[in-house]
Amino acid sequence: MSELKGYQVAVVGATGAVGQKILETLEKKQFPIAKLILLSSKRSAGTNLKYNGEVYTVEEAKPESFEGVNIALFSAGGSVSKALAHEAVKRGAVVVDNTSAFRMDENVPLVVPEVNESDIKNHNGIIANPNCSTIQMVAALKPIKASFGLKRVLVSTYQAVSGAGNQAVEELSDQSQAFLNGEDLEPEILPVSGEKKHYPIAFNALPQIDVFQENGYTFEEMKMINETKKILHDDKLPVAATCVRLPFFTSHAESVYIEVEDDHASVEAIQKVLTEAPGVVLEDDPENQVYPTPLSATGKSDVFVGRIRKDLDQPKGFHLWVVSDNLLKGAAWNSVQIAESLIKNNWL
Ligand code: L14
Repeated sequence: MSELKGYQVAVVGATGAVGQKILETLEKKQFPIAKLILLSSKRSAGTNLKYNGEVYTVEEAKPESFEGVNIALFSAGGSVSKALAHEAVKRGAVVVDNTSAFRMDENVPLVVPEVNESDIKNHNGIIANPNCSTIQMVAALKPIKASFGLKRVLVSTYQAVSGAGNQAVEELSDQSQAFLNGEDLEPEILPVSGEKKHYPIAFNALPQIDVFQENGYTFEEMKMINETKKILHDDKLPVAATCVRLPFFTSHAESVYIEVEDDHASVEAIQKVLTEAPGVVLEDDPENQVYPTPLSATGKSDVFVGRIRKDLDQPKGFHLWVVSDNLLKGAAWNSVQIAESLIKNNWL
C-alpha cells in the first residue's frame, strides 16, 4: 500500500441505491483511494460505473476479490455480507458493513461517529453501520442524553421508499403515474420484496418495513429498539418503535417522544444542546414555519431537528421531529465517516 496515494478500497453492492451514494460520497470527500474495486452480486456484474471521471467495470464479488484490499464497504444485502465479510477480513481488509448481518454481534462495534466513535477501535475486522432510522434518531438523542439523561424513547417513523432499494423507487414512480392515469398496477415489491403479499405504496401508508418477528414487531422496529440501546450503551433504556413506509423517495422523518431524567430540561435548553451537537442542525422556529421535511433534508449529510415541544402532561416529556437523508447519513455518509475515522485514528 502506498501511504501517499492512499488505500485499496472495495465497494460491494456498487450498483445498488446505497452503493451509488457511497461512490458519490467517496468522490465528494476525496477519500484517499489508491485503487478502487467495484463488486456486486453475479446479477449486476458487468455494469459500468464512473468514479472521478473514470469508467470501472463491476465484478462479481468472490473471496479472492479482497486480496490486497484495505477497506471494504459492504451494502449488497445481509446474505452477501454473511458469505464474504469474513473472507475479506481473512485477507487483511477492514469491513464497514451496511447490512443487519452483524449489527447485534457483541464482537462487532455498531457505530455512529458523532455518538460512539471510540467503539471503532475495538473492532475485530468488521464495523457495522446501523440501520438508517436508528442513525438519525441516536444522533439527535445522544447530546440530549449527555446533558439531561434519558428515561424512555417512543418513536414513529415516516420512511422513504429508497431504503428498500432501486426497484422500490421504480415501483413508487410507476404506480403513482398509473394511479393518476386511472390505471391499476399490481404491486410487486413493497412492503417487502420476497414476501407473499404486496400492497400499493402510491397514495398509501404501509405499517410494515422488513419482515414480522414473533413478538408482533417488524424487524425494522426491532432494529431501532436493539441498535439504539447498543449504540447508547444503555441496555435498560425503554425504547418502542412503529415503522411506517410513505410514498416519497428519499429521507426518513421521525416523530420521537422522550422522557429525560433532569427536572431542568426545557425546550430552549434542548435546542441549545442540539445547536452545539456535531452533525445535527436545528431547524425549529414555529412562528416562521421553520421545520425540516424529507425534501428539505435530501442531498444533505446532517440530521435535522425541529418541532421541539414539551409534553402537556408529563413534566419531563418532550416531542421532536427528526429528519435525515436515509441514503447519506443513514447509510453512505455514515459508512465513509467510519472509514475516515479508521484512517485518522490509526485503527485500521
Ligand atoms: O437494515 O426497507 O439496513 O427501508 C434499512 C432499510 C433494511 C431495509 C437495513 C428498508 C435496511 C430497510
